[in-house]
Amino acid sequence: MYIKVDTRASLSSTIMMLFSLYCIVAGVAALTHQVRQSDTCATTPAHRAPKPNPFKELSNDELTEVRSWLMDPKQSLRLKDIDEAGLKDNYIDSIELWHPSKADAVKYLDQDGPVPDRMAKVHVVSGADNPPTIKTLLVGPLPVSPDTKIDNLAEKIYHNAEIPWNAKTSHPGEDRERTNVISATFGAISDALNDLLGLPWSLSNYDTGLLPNNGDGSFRHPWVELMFTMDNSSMWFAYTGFFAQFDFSDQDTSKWKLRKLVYDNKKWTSTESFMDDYKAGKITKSPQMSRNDTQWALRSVKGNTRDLEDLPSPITYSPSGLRYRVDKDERYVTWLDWSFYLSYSPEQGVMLYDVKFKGERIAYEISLQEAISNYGGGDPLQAMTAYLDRGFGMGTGITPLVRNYDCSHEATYLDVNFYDYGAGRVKNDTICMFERDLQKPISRHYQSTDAGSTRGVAFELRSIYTVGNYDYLISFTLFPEGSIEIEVDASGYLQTTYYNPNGDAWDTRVSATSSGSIHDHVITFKIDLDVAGEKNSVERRDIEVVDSRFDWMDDDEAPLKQKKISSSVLDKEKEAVIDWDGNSGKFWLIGNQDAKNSFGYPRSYRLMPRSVIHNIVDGDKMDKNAKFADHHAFVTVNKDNERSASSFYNAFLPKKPPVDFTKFYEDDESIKQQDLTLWASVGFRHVPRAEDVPNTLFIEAKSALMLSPFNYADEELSRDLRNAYYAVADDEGYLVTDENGINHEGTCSTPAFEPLGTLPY
Ligand SMILES: [Cu+2]
Repeated sequence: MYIKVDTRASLSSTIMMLFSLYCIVAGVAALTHQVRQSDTCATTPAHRAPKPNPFKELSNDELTEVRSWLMDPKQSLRLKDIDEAGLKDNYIDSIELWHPSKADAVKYLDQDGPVPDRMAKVHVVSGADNPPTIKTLLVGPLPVSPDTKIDNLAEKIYHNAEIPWNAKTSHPGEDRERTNVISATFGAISDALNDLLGLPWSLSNYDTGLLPNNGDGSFRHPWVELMFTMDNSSMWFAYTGFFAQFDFSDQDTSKWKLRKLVYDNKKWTSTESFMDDYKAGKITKSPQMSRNDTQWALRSVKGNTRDLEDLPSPITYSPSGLRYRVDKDERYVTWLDWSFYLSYSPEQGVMLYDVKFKGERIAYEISLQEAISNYGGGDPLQAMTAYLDRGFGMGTGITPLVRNYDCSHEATYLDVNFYDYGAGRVKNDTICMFERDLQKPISRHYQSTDAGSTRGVAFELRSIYTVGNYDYLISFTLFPEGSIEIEVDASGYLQTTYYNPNGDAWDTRVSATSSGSIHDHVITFKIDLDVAGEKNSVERRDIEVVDSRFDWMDDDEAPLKQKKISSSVLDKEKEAVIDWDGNSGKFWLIGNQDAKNSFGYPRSYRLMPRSVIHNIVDGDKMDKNAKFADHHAFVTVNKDNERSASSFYNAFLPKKPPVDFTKFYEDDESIKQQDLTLWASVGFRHVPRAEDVPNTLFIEAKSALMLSPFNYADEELSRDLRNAYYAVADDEGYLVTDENGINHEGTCSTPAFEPLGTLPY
């Protein structure tokens, strides 16, 4: 993730060159990308959403219209084009949909209320203000009309509404200035770099991605570790162990300066003192990565073919056509009595709205809030790394999904579009969805009198976000009995650093010159559950071992040791700060206490985590900006001004974030029979190992949360599925099966597997 600053902000010209290269490749790819198969069996049946999607992201036309309207001098924002803006200018940093309030959306969806207004959230960096600042504006309604106006959204949704200018991401005007300072610094010690690292300083020899370090926004002191410029993914191992910290705080670039150089665990506060020590022979040279032999670091086939592995691997396909429907225009999906609308945010990625099962809303919204990774290490890069990926454009990091490999063979793909440096940009094939075979029954029983088994299937909606080095696969999976699962898996490259011989307390050596450091991934979701209605409560079940005595026991019998359940409905928000019990001694339900099933239990969903961690370290680098990750889950009263646990600028203001999540529950409101939001994290503690090279594995680095019906109904909810057999013994004792009239032979051939050719980027 280290370099991802540059993907958005192009901090160094060398990295820009790298990305220019990608763009050239992408251009060729667009011409030669294979046409997708037209097999009708892999096409979803035609379908219309019941209503136009009020959550659909802003179209490129809408983005252009908002930009033009804001740039008009009549709005008095004095905006310059981002490419031309200097440090003392104002420019638009981002534009995206501001989703309608839940109240408006529900009125529209459920009660024939009016179509909610289309609104835009806009970040404007105002370098021309005194003091310079960053504004979060609400612009609308759209399309532009005499009613369109600009409101201060920051005051409504942030706890610290004044966002300091130092929290901004970079832009071309700043990149140019910064490159000058970085070049002057390393240029002054070029001879020493040539001797110590093997190459003299130049923008083509070294990459200099920045690690932000802003505290409360009163300063801007990023760290740099020099990396050799590589022409492929081996760049993620090309760290040199040579660090610098700069002061880029002031709008006046003549005040920008070097704060520190660090090499071989020593520090210097000027290039002169560094050169003095170098010339005096006081600096020990460390061996560097071979830049010629990098195959070990790259994805490619290596080794002999395993027995029968020259044959294609198994696939899932639907023998008589797809069993889900997609309205691609309105981004509305149905599958086996489930339905939902899709949305996409360049900050937060794919979002689900109005998730219904058998006609009843289970969740109003399910969306990513933030993805943190918090490192520990012995050098400035690893010790100072604490990312909040939303600020690095997690949503815009969504990458094209590679057919036949990243999703099921017959998956349906959707595109996303977002505002990118002054214009709308489309990324194709970035959301996939498919029904998949679980390869095991949902349920089953077999005995001599009767038997049965129901085929296991699930519907998965998937995207992969590549944030610099890492690839996060995020799946929302629906099951036919009413469960929803949110899973995050990680692959891609480790953030490594230069190998430190004394670094075993933090690091694992993974190559001749690099090591990976311990870090936590915690990925937080908003799950606005509406189980059996909008008013819900949280119920905790505690399981303890007790000594029991009963009247049917003899007097001389010892008390019976056994488990016992107690139940409590939680009263206030602070009680619903949840850490899962490692041995399932406690579990939590969210449901409607006023809506009971036939046996008198509140209709509920159970929260079922699978291998989850939470953040355990806060301090200067990650503090008030990631409090949503300090526990496994929280339940708070749903509020329109508490829409998101984080914000774009939380990443760059650890000490004074725009959104301070503790404020969501600090007022300790009643959570009994209220409209509630569950903020739940998944994640894993990543101790790197040799097998993380070249890439971390999705199948191992994974975590999930499942939400399942718990007394929600009177019986389990897959009994209406026909893809099941039921058997009853006849007079002679043979189990005679009934397969419910399903023709498993099917009418479609297996999906075509066309060569991929070149890939889009
Ligand atoms: Cu990791």
